[in-house]
Amino acid sequence: MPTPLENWVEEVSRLTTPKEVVWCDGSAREYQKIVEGMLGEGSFVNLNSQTYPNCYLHRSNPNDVARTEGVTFICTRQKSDAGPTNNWMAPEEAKKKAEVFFRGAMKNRTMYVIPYILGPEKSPYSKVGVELTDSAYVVANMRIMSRMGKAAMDRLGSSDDFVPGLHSLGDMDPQHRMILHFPEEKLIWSVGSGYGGNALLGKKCFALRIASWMAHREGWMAEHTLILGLEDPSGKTTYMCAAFPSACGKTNLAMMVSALENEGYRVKTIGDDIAWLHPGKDGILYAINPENGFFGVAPGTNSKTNPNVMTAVHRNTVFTNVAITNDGEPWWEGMDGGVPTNMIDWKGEKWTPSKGNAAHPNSRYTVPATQTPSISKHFEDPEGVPISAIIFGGRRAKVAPLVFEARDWQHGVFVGATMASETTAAATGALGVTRRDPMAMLPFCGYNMADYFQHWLDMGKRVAKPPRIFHVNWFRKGDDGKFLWPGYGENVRVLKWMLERIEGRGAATETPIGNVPAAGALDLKGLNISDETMQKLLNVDPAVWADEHDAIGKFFDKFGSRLPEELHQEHEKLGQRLQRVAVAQK
Ligand code: GTP
Ligand code: SPV
Ligand code: MN
Repeated sequence: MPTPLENWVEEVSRLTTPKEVVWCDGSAREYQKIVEGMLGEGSFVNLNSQTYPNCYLHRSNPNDVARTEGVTFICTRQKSDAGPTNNWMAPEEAKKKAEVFFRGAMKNRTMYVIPYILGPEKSPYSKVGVELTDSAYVVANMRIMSRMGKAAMDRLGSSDDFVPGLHSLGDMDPQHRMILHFPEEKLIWSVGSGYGGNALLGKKCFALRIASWMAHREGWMAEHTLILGLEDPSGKTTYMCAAFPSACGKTNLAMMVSALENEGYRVKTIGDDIAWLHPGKDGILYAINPENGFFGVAPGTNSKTNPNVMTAVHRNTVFTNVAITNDGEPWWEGMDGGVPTNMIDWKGEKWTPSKGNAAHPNSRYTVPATQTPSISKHFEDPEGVPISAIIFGGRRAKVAPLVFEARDWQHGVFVGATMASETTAAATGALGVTRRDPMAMLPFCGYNMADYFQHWLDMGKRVAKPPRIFHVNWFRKGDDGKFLWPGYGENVRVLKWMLERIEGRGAATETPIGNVPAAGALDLKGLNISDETMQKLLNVDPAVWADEHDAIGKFFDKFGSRLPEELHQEHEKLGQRLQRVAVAQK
């Protein structure tokens, strides 16, 4: 009897008609073969084998360099189940449209069967996915990003308990591109893009969109957050998740080299992008990282901003859309040292300064997680790590202070639900436009976001000790347009204050939006920053926040009567607190 997986592979083969089907075992030998094939056809370029052994450069199609939210759909039977923030298409219609692009799409191509586990091999919370793809680049990346091959087949056996994901490059015409999710069937179809989150179906498509749907039903959470451990001088580690939108600092924070090392504060990495959280028997939320590698933003990465990852990417790393120097080394804007002459840019053309960026702003590295020197010894823990804090944050030149703490879980859910951020190069579309991005999940929530807010409220009640909730903004700018806060390794100072709040020690001042550090409560030892700058960073302007309050009301209107009453209450209470301060200031 064929297994459910074999049946599906057969069915897809009939539709896409590949010349051969290769079942991936995840071995080093297989990886070598894939790499050699890609070097042969020119889709991989060898990097300097002395300084970057086993590292390759891939240049994607210039029309395919970031996630495409406009053609990403949640295909539930009822439109209302996808909600007002998702693109929706009826399942039948979506399949009919996409089938045209899939039919015969793998003619003369190889179809790879990629079984993979999301989460540690021995974790009860891990899940199996299988991706069928005609892209060797996807195979190479999935081998780094997930536990791929034999281990996944062993876990799956002949069961049907896996999330199928069908992917084809199609004809790469952007008009023929569709990223489809069928949450009711736990099925993913993606065609017409070979890039990152559009094509590595274990990442955003499964680990967030489909998983968030499953989590809602099964009583857990799938979130766009890093997971880090903050070690204190006594050796105790406190674990935190941080949800920032794409290209807003998760990887950098998760791997940070702490500016307070000599005081004994260190950061350990569990994850840099996604967390699956489950309530433990002790009333604490536990987090695992479903991924096994980092697909990180290259520009801005250097030995000051992220020394750990700079060490990590010197071997076994795939680079996508970076530039390459004369010496065969990868290069991107914001790397250490000067700008090399004689570079080939991300499009494969000779670079001159007049051409602008040599690397694409959303160029990336794919690197095994265990290669970062900061990796936590609990990275593979089957039960995950206990979470004491959830941090929301975004990129806001104005409005949001460096840090504030929510009053309680319900207020914290309101803070997450109303966060906003300026758009980045991680998705196609206009840059630097402020948009509401609840819990950094706007592009990744696989169901109605109003129900998702309710799920957050419910989860807080399901655990006796819910995490404390904070909001940060590393990106506030002064009138000169420059960042006010130095960021990166200095961010540990903010984490330290959070730790002190969790332990009941840190001093705070109440504001209408939440608690900010009291004067002197942030450890600024050794940092050259003026009191005036700190005041600007922590300032909560009631007039500006009154506008924010109005904008939040408009945003909430989108959800109609499905929005939880608790969030209306929090909105109202915020309005009252702002009013009181405004009156007092008159
Ligand atoms: P995704 O992988 O898209 O989800 O992004 P991410 O949230 O992991 O963002 P990442 O850490 O890769 O940072 C994105 C960009 O923000 C990079 O160019 C960083 O250099 C920059 N960045 C990160 N942290 C800071 C910070 O503390 N301050 C400033 N000014 N920039 C930062
Ligand atoms: C993001 O955009 O949030 C990423 C990169 O982490 S991608 O895999 O393309 O989604
Ligand atoms: Mn991300």
